[in-house]
Amino acid sequence: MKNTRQYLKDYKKPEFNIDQCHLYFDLHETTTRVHSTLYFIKTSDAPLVLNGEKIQLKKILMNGIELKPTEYQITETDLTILKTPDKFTLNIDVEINPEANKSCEGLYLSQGIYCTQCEAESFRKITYFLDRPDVMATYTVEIEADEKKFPLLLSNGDCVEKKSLGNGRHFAKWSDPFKKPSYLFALVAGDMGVLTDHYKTSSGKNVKLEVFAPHGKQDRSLHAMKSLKEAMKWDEDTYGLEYDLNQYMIVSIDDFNMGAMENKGLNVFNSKLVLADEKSATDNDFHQIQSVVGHEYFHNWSGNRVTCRNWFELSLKEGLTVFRDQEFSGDMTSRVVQRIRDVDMLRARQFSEDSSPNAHPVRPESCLAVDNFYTATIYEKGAEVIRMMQTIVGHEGFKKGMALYFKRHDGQAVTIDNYAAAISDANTIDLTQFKLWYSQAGTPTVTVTENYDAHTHTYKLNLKQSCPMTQSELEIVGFIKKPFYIPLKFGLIYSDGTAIDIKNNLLAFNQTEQVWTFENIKTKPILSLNRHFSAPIKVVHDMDYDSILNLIKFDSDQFNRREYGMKMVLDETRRLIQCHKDKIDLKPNDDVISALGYILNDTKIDPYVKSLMLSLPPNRILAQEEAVLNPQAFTAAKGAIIKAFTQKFNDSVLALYYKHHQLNSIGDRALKNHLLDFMSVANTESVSSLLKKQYVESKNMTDILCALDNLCNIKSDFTDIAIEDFYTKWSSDSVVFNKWLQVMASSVHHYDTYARVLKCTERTAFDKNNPNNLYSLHRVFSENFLHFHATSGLPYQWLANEIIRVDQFNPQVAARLANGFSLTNKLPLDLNQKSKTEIERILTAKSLSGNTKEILEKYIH
Ligand code: HT7
Ligand code: ZN
Repeated sequence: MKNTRQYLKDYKKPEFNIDQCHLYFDLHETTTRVHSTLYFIKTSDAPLVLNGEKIQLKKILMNGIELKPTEYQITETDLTILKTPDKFTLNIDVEINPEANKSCEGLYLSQGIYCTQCEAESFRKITYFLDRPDVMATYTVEIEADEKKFPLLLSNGDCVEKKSLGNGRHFAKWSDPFKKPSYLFALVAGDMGVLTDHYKTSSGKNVKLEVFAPHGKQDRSLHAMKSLKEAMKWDEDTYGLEYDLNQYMIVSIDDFNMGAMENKGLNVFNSKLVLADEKSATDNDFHQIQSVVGHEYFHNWSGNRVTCRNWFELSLKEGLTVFRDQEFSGDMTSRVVQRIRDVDMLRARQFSEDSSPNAHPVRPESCLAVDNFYTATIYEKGAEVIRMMQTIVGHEGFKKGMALYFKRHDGQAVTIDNYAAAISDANTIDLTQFKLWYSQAGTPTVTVTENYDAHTHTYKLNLKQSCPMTQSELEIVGFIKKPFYIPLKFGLIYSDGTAIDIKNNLLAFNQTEQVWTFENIKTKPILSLNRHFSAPIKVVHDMDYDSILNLIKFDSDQFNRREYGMKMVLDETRRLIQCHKDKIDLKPNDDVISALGYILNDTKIDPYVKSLMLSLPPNRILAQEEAVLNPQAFTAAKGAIIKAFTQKFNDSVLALYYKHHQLNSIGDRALKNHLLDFMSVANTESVSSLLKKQYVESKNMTDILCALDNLCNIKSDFTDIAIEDFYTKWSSDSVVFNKWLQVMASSVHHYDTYARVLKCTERTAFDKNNPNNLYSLHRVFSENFLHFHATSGLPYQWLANEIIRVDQFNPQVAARLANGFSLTNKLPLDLNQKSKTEIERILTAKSLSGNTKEILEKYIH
């Protein structure tokens, strides 16, 4: 890994292209040989510089003649050949050690299965190559391995040959007819069970579908398979996009740094995103699997057939594909629930990023480690930017733009500008100002002022936008921030709930300040702004309680009914946080509690939506507005609201709990378990026995996990029994064991969660090198504000030690754990010093990776 900064502005076309790539893998655990035959075409006079890291060159031939060591140079990161003809072939022979590779990048072994992960720049850890997305080649892959240990030999494309080699080894050949960049290469070899199915495309092609999972767990892949078929159909129906190969494979792997990977025809998935049945997976898991299976499938067009020119353009494929998976999930489940959950996630993760030293634009200008690009800004905000384009040009216009994009750029590596040009050309619309969303970071704030003239029946709406420069923008000489083009869906209603008929419900807000005038408005209207969250902004709007309540009751936009409810609760939580800081009694406003009661008892609201309408702001959202973090105040403020609500509506809460426990659909479970959370925080009289009963009697993981989670947050004799019972039942199941770790790490009301976390690392089931275990324990604990930011500072020391340890073998995971220090600049002085001391200690660790360095340096300056 080079520790030098790269810049978007320095992009240069490749000096050589690779037309064809033939690979031969002779698989052995510690000494795998990779033979490549690469066909090059020269496009300039520059020397050939191939990327290659942590591989041992055995032989290199040009046009069949072995090169002498004087004819090339090798460094830790590349191989340079000074003189080359215009067209030539290279045969390269390298050796790698998959068993020693614990980074989950390149070729590695996970539980006895050979597996690859090449995005972003890890193909170079398999062989020497032009490892950049704008070098696209066709691949054939030959694999040989031990026949017994590795009966499955898989790669991209279609299997064209399979045979035994007679010496205990066997062989398979794969051919992928589509040109692809090296990051989409994949190889899997192992002994796994398979679930097989078929899908007939709209043009009549029969595609074989296979999901590979550990033997005996094939049934747990049924939901992933179903989701795959739904995704294939959805993309045909929505965008007319069909699958192109004869085979589509998904492989479930336990050691994986991210969620999943869209390798052409051979997706590799983190096992938690494949394996699910009612007993072992929650409703959330099922939902996530559907969404990620869809996401990786949709990449086949948005990412694989049309890919990115370079990694600064990552959002071209990721933002667009997240948008596509969000729409898919919305269509498969409930559009309003999907939108609420997506926006909650955006606010918690991406808005936090935007308000942190790690704020960056959707198309970043520079980076140290490409792996650090896989952020909420690139993914989730990128998706919002695509959504805004759809809002501006309309659904049909957007589909026309998508069709033009794929027609123009099929088989190419392109840019965000190319994408925007397709949308703009298909709709004859100028998107120049709109594209500032890609180059300017930060979350804009829109401030609302209104004026109603009862004599002229005129309503004036005044909007101002602002977005302060982020840390990195301040460092760019001459950078001037310009107003964004913000598409705002809105509505006006009268106080009796009647909607006011307005010709155009979309405001094109593209100046620093703008005024809109509406005539013939009979009485003072109530504004419902940013309906369906049409733009990723913060709205500041001083509203009276009655107006908010009217929106909660009557807004035709279901998303905004919840949004205004949240606004009311958020404002109240903030007021109570201030009371806590000022050492004033925390007395929740009775109007707010009554409004929550109104929602609780409204029988017309869908139970899932109701559970979301009754939710309280997560700490990550509260922290954004705080100069100095005070987790005790957050917990106390939310606790006060929940207690007041649960006390006042005790009977309804309990009755609804029982009612929805009986009904038992996904929505019923969401609401029932949400009420159980409330009763646990309020520590109601019956909650301890309710939790015990639910834990013991429930047959589904959703209910069991919710009960366990809450048992870890109250005082009950049953808590330790349940913890041990769950561990005994599930510790040998890697996917479920992670859930147990998460519960242990997130416990808020336990007196010493930190000690409990340390104990978890001593359990036999805990694998201190497994990414999922580290995310579930370490990462989740660092988000447990109350306990991670303990005054002792000991958790900081522990996390720092762990980051240093993990960075030695898996820099990607270490860098993600380093985000635990992201709130350093908001900590009170004493903790701020302690956190900085630990960051500095990590930064001086021997041979620290560029990944971890880049993240931590931002948090210390
Ligand atoms: N495109 C995939 C990204 C990914 C990845 C990146 C870096 C290191 C490991 C990785 N595993 C997967 C996932 C996706 O967005 O679909
Ligand atoms: Zn993706």
